[in-house]
Amino acid sequence: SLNDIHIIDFPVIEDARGNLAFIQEGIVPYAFKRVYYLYDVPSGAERGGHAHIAQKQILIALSGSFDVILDDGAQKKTYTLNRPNKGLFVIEGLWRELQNFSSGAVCLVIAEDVYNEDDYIREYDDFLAFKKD
Ligand code: T46
Repeated sequence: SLNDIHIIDFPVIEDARGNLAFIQEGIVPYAFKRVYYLYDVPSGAERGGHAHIAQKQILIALSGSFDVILDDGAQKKTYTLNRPNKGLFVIEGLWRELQNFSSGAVCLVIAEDVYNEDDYIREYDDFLAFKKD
């Protein structure tokens, strides 16, 4: 449920030369097989609009900012991501929408498994039916 959603703080090594944050096994609460990223998102564009059946993901605003709206079929919650060392832990079975990308925003995603279209629910009515089962 939405109560399982939380922000993960990645370790940061601060330095006069700049900051270094890292993401590794143990910090992420699942083994991960894929990293992908959204960038050059035009102003006003929306991403997401689907749910995952099994895959967990962590979303990070590596640069800029954007909003993530999560929906468990009963309620919705909006999270604004704008720090490169904070990740939104998104469990499986939630509908997600990404909106309000700032110019230059980069959304990095740490995904549990390789890309598999069979893990997607892309119709909202199908998602609601899935949540009822
Ligand atoms: C999610 C949000 C945050 C691939 O071939 N490989 C990949 O790893 C991914 C993620 C996508 N694709 C293909 C599938 C589609 O033909 O790229 C196309 C665009 O994918 P989609 O419309 O799902 O993109 P977003 O930005 O709406 O959603 C993506 C992820 O798919 C999704 O898991 O949570 O980013």
